Amino acid sequence: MTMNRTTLNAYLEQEVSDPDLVDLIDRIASACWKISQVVRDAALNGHQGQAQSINPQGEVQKPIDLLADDIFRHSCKQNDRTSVLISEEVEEITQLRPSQQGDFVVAYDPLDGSSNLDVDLSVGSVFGVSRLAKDLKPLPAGRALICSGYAIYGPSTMLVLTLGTRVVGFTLDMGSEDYVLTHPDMRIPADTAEFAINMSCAPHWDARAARYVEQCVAGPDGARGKAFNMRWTASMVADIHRILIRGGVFLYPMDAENAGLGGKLRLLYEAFPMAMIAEVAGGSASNGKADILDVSAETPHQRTSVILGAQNEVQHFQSLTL
Ligand code: AHM
Ligand code: MG
Repeated sequence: MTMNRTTLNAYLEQEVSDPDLVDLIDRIASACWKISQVVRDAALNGHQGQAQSINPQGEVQKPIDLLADDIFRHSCKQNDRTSVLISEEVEEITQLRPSQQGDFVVAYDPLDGSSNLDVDLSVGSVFGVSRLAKDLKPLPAGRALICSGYAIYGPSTMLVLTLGTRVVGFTLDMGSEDYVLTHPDMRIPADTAEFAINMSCAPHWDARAARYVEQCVAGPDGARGKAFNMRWTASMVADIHRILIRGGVFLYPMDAENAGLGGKLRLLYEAFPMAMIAEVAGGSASNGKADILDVSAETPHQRTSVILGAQNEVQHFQSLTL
């Protein structure tokens, strides 16, 4: 039986009227394809382990984080209208072109969850594209995103993206090297009985996160009246991908360890793109008080707490008192 194949290129030609945006998304997709190869061959090429450098978050960088950043950066640079790059791996914002020559801002985490690499678990890349604001400030607003996406490097490589109307997933066909539309409408159901959180942070959680999880694990006789399942991969891309496939809620709440930093996850290149994807898929994304997409970015590596996924769970979390 032959299947009708819609490739990423065909999809973009049909959905996006701006040829420069088609070109940029296409270049990002190629970067993700190259990163997927680097990830797959990491042990063969000595790309596991840690480099002798520290990223802007004060974390030790792996050689492969730096290589993934090079690949992503080089691909975006080739798009004539990309003006600003903001990467997890680079302290400063990169101004590629003056605003008169380009208006795209790309914020990205080239290799998220890279602590999973040495143990051969799924990792990914996350990105958000916006246009420079009228005041030419390089830090985009969450609601200004025109495209968000992630690539997951797992048993298969997938590119999941949204242009604001639907969330669609493409699977990389290693034979033809095409991304093929395999998930035409990814949705997050409003209810779930599955949550994802790092339970080892429990001693540091604020009262609300502690209460939320306490209720989830209380079982059918507890306040929630149902049994919850729990998953945690320590790779946000993999945890959120699971939620787009079978529902759930992802939590990286504020805890005492990260309170001084403002949270664990980064707003511009982790939380914003995933929040856009969650909202378009029918879910919600909150920092515990407000929608993440309404939080204003003051610094490139700003952090946030994240409660993302099934709408009713996010709402329930917010309704708990501190
Ligand atoms: P990274 O950008 O340094 O890889 O950190 C982000 C990752 C997320 O993918 C994941 O959700 C989280 O850190 C895991 O944190 P923890 O180690 O506390 O489980
Ligand atoms: Mg990251």
